[in-house]
Amino acid sequence: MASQLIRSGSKAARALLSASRNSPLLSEGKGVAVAALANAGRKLSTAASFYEKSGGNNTSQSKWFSAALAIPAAGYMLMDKEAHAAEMERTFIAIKPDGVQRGLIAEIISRFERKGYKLVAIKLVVPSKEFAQKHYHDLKERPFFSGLCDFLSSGPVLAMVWEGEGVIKYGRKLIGATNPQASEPGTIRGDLAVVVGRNIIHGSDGPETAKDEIALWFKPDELVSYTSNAEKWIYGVN
Ligand code: DAT
Ligand code: MG
Repeated sequence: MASQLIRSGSKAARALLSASRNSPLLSEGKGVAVAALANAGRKLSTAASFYEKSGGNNTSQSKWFSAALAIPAAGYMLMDKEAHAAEMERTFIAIKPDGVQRGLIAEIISRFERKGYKLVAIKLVVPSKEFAQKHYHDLKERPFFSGLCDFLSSGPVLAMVWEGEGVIKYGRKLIGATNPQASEPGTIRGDLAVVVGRNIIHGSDGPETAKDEIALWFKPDELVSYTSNAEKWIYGVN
């Protein structure tokens, strides 16, 4: 009985969470799931305290109440884990024409993949110069702007979105300093590039840029939300 109740509690939590994840209003959906589970918890605690006050001591009934009280607990645990996955941040990463031409796609993707980040969008495109100017709009006053945009639009670029906890900031760490002469060994630019004009990879530099760049390079339906089987081994709190 107890395990059955817990199982159905978890199932309900899972259903709520997957519904919330599929909702375009992700945070609102999650809020609904939280509220529903919190409500279930409140109702059950009230029932339990009524039972205690009424002096009930029937063993099978006691078991029923402990099992019932475990439902929201199980739900909360599950919800915490799943909501965690649903809240992950995303960053825009692009392998520039030099990285693509040098055959470094697999090498670069493997570094993000091995770290534990999740690929949620990918495509190979040759951007126009106008598109490159949009992408690098914040650098339009710099003397190298035109050359940079010519370069970005000179061949195929592998555009990607990677997802994971802290992926924006840590993605930049994996990439290394802008100028490969200053990038640490072990970073992508440190290991695989020599000069700033051919530093093979782009990564969003903050949450706002990530949001804008993902929207510039991808349509919403090109982003794939899914649960990776590895997630339960990559995330966890002891
Ligand atoms: P990052 O790509 O590390 O975010 P950024 O946004 O300052 O660096 O510049 C975008 C790109 O412009 C960079 O990857 C390479 C090029 N770039 C930057 N500084 C440059 C410079 N001084 N001379 C030539 N190209 C430069
Ligand atoms: Mg930048």
